[in-house]
Amino acid sequence: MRVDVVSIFPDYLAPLELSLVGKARRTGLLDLRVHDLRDWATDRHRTVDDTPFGGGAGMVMRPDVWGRALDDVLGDADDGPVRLVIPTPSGEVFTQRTAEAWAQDERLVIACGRYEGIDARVAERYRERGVAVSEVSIGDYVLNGGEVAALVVVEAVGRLLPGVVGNPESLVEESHGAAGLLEYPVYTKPPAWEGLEVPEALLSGHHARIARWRRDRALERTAARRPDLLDALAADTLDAHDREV
Ligand code: 6GU
Repeated sequence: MRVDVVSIFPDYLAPLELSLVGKARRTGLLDLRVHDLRDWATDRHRTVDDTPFGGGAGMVMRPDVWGRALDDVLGDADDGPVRLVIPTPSGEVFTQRTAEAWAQDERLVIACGRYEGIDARVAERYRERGVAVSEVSIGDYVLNGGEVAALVVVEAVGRLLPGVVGNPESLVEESHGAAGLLEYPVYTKPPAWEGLEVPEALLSGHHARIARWRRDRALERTAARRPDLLDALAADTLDAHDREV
């Protein structure tokens, strides 16, 4: 997969050289390119923003600068399908389902806005041109710009690419996975630490008992921390025992 990130703070994306995503880049599983939006500014101050029409606080990023940048980075239409991702707190929420869908894409271009955001005509223009444009938020809080969201998107999508996570089984039973539950608590050695014991069921070696214990804890945790996820679970995915937990 190829991912381009355009930002006025390209150094913000430096962590993408580390850990699993960094390794995926070095081994060629992920072709990640970071661009400085100011390279497409034309005045000597390399201006990318201006005051909002209609008034109000803050600055808005200029569509002409973004248009030149995105035309260059998106390339010719016949380079194949590409998704334009615009992180914004007013977007649809980015979830594990979104990451799974985007992991099937050949190319993502992530346009990081700052200030009060990017002139709305930018998304409109590329939609009109047939580009899949996704305006997404990473949660209900406000950040100073799209860069942290770009890090989130690249890590969440990148780890789903074949070969990036060493053991693909670790993608199966995780929070926000297909089961719709948060993950159960996990333990390792030593079996007793600071007077705290690993739950007996996990030491039993009895696979059915371990599976039942884990599902019960996942249900309890989800009910306590994220009742909204339980409500969203189709009623027929809970068995009689689940309902008692
Ligand atoms: Cl994608 N951008 C900004 N600036 N703030 C956010 C966000 C994105 N998602 C949540 N808050």
